[in-house]
Amino acid sequence: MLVVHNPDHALHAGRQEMFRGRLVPCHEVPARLDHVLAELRRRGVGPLHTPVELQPGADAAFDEVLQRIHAPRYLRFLEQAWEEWVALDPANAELDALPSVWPVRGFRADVEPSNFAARMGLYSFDAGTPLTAGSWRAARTGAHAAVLAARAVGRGQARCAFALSRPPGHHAGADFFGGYCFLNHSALAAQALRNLGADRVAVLDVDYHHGNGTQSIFYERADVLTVSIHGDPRTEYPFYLGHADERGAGAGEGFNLNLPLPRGSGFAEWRAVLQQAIAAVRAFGAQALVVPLGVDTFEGDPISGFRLKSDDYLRIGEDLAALQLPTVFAFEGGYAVAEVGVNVANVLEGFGG
Ligand code: OKP
Ligand code: ZN
Repeated sequence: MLVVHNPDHALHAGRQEMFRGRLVPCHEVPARLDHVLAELRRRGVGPLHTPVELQPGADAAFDEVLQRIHAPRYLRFLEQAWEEWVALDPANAELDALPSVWPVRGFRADVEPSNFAARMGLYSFDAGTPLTAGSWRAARTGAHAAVLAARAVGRGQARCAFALSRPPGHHAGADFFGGYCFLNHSALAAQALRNLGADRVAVLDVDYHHGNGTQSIFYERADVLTVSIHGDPRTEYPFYLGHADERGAGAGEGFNLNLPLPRGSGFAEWRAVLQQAIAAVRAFGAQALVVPLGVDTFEGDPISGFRLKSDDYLRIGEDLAALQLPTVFAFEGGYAVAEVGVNVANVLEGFGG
């Protein structure tokens, strides 16, 4: 199991997220990744690869994948956001940037305002995702790690790879951030695999939350199947997407599968649905697999509602390995910080990379 780790991840360290009328400490903290890395090292999972700092333009194929998945104007926004935030008021340098106004139904989303707060709302969908001085650099290196992991798998240098990055990715769309995510690692990995010749790539998202960003990016495409097992969006974040009747559109019709489960579900129910997801990946004839790997399905997770136990993650890895596909895992959620390393490492160990 090749592990590609994001050395810049700690440059993104949000202070607070908006929750029920209060600013509360962020759940998505650097220590999460440190715990995973420590546990992988302890078990000797590897080799471990650390991408070197990217000079702009140094990896043209990476920039091409980035621009295929994300809108150029969104990428420019992210790159410049911190500078613009501080330009509003020098005192902002001590604060996280959070959006507070959004273009909902009936507003114009095709006009890019010059006002920074308005642009921040245009490119986001919640107030739970602080943008900080180092967010762009962390997100960009993290995205590079995902593409490097996919490249190794796509070129046959590794049968499976784990992109160990944060901030996470699966809520980020072509031109929006939210749900702690800025750049969509799994979408970038899937596109990189496509570019290296895999005709059909499946994304099987096992995070507690629906992978709305990945779904929306590939919704009208037949070459990437998106499948997500998650808490029912009637009650669970991200609420406005992830329902079972969303099956894809246009050329992509039939190539999106949502498998929502009620809050409170345990591993028996979850695993039965995983078998459905695996059957769909098989029926699609996938040549490569991408797994947005969130372990916020854990019983001890502070913001989620499933009841998986640490040993269950070994079974998830085993079940996924039965697909016998070249596989890229990408680290997503998991907010029970002390257990996140064991749970992620169990999936990878069960997979047997
Ligand atoms: C990101 B990933 C909790 C409210 C929920 C957003 C959750 C984002 C989860 N105070 N906030 O899918 O793990
Ligand atoms: Zn999640």
